[in-house]
Amino acid sequence: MAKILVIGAAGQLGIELVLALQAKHGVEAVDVSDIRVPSNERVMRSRFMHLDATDEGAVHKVLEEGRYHAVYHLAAMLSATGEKKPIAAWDLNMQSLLNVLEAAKEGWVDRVFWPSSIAVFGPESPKKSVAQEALLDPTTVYGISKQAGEYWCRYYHEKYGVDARSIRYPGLVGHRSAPGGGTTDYAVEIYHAAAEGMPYTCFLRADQALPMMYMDDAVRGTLELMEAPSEAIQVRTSYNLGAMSFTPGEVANSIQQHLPNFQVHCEPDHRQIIAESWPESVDDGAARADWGWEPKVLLPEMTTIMLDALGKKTHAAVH
Ligand code: AKB
Repeated sequence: MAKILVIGAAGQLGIELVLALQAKHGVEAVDVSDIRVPSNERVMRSRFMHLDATDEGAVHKVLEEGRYHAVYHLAAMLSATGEKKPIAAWDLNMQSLLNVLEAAKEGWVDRVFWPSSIAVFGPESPKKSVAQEALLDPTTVYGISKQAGEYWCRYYHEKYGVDARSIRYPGLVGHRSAPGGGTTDYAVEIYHAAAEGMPYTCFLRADQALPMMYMDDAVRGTLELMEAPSEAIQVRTSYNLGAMSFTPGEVANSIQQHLPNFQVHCEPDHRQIIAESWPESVDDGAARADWGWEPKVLLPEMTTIMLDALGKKTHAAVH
């Protein structure tokens, strides 16, 4: 059986990816690891290994023994937390990636997935429909680590033939897991507040547009990229991936179509500066052309799905 490992399985994307991989390949085919135990019981049906991804010896032991077909390496510190702990963010984001790439170079892993982000763009990059090859200008430590990581992935591919693949994710919005430490986290928190019948105080300006994606689209896109034949992957840094672009005001409006009394108030904090440095939307033509990327869910449908799923959870918790 071709085995898969998810490193960073307790995070927002980790939980969702594990659930999708389990559904597709079976619980036995997926191993999961993190420095903390994932809170999701269904994730824990797979074999769990406690793993500090910065520990080279520990990572190499797991990968040499596991001989995985694919490793999804998601462990990272995100943009907002990274600004509070810049050196720790750099150490985690870079060392862990190098540990996995070195293991792949040894031939212990066939395929590596590593997430990049819209955070590789910055004030000097274009703002709208940012091209795949546009100027990268990261201003956060997180963004700098993603830019460097993209070039490390390409370097290992070109020098050693490592099959590393990557996506520049926008903000991800899903109901099965919580984000932590990101600038786009508001777009998940706002739905939780609405479903609980609470007002929401947003840490970004009401008119701050950012690229966003519904989680199921992001997970499907990730699996499609990983299943594509190697020759199709022309971009060995990281693919732009687009779906929608919206502001906090627009999400609030979309929620108010369902819950007219929902209230949002904006008190921008340090995360506003980060958001302002990022693009509003990206051009994902390369992902569409190379491996058939196509987003399916846009804001109105996402709002219906999110409120429905979170409303059921709130209802179940109260009764
Ligand atoms: C963050 O906000 O830091 C992340 C990202 C866009 O990469 N969600």
